[in-house]
Amino acid sequence: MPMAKLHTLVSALDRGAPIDLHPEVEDALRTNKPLVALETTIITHGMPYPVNLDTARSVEQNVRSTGAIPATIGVLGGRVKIGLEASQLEYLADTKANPNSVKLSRRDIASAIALGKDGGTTCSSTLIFAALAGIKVFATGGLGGVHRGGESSMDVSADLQELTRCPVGLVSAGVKSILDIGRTLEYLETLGVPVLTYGKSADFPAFYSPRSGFKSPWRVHDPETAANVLFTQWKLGMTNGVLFGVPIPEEYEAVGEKLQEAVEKAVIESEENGMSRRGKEATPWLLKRVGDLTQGKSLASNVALIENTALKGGMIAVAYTNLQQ
Ligand code: PSU
Ligand code: MN
Repeated sequence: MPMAKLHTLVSALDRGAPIDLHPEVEDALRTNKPLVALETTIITHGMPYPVNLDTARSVEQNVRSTGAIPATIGVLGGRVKIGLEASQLEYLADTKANPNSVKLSRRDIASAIALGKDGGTTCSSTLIFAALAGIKVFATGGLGGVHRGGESSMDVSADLQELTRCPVGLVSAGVKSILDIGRTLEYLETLGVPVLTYGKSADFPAFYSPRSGFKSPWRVHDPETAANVLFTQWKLGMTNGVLFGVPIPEEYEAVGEKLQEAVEKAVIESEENGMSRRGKEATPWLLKRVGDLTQGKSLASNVALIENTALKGGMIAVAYTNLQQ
C-alpha cells in the first residue's frame, strides 16, 4: 500500500497488527473513494436476530446508494476486520448460533484479540479502527453517553472520550433518552468535541425523537457544509472527532413520544433491579427492555433512524472526498 495517507495503517500492519482489510475497502483507501465506517455492537448486542442482520445489510446498501463504500468493522477469531464479507456479517448477527460475541469497547480490544474472541465493536472501538484506517465518516444509531445518575455511578460511556482521540465525523441520531442527554452534552463540551445537528431541528436529537429539550450548539443543513466542518477542523490541526446528530425521519416523531414512556419505565426498573450498576451490560439491557415494553415498536424506529444516518453519512463522506480534490 504505497500511499502516504495510509501510513498509520501500514505501520500497524508492519508491526503485525491483527487487522484484515476487506479488498473493497483497501481499494477505496488506495484510490481515495469515500468510505463510511459502521459498527457491530448494534448487531451483536443492540438488536435481535434477524432484524439486526436485515438492518446491517440495508445500512450498507444505503451507504452504497450515495456512492460511498461501507466498511463494517468487527472482530472475528481475534482479528479486526475492516469491512465484512456477507458470511461474516451473518455469523455475527446470528446470536443464537453464535452467542459468544463480546461487546468491545476500547478497554476490551487487546484482551479479546489475545484470547481469540469474536466481538461487536461499540462506537468507541469502531472510531479507533476507522481512525487507524483513515476513514473519515462513521454512521451509527445512538452514541453512548452519561447514564442517568452518572454523576454518582460514574457510568459515562467510553464513546465520549474516544471522540477526543479520533479524527472521525460520527453521524448518529443523537443519544437515547435512556441516558442523561443534558449531562452528555455538557461532557462533550468539556472534552471540546464539536456537536452539530444535521437537518431541521434546533435541538440535539434524542434518538426516537428529534426533540431532546437541549439545543445543539451548531446546525448544518447539507452534506457539503457538514463535510466542510470536518475538513476545516482537521486542516487546523485539531485531531479530535466531530459529532453530528441527525433527527429521526418525521414520520417516526409521533411514535417517539410514546416510546419515551417505555424508556422512563425501563430506566426506573434498571435502578430497582440493579442493572444500572452492571457496567457494560446496562445499555444492552435497557435497549432490550424498551423493545419488550413497546412490543417491538422501538425496533422499527431504531431501524429507520440508522438507515437514515447511513444515508446522511454516505452523503457527507462523498462531499468530504470532493473537498479533497
Ligand atoms: N445506543 C443505542 N444502540 C446501541 C448502542 C448505543 O441506541 O446499540 C451501543 C453502541 O455500540 C454504543 C454502545 O457505542 O452501545 C455504548 O455502550 P456503553 O453505554 O456501555 O458505553
Ligand atoms: Mn457504561
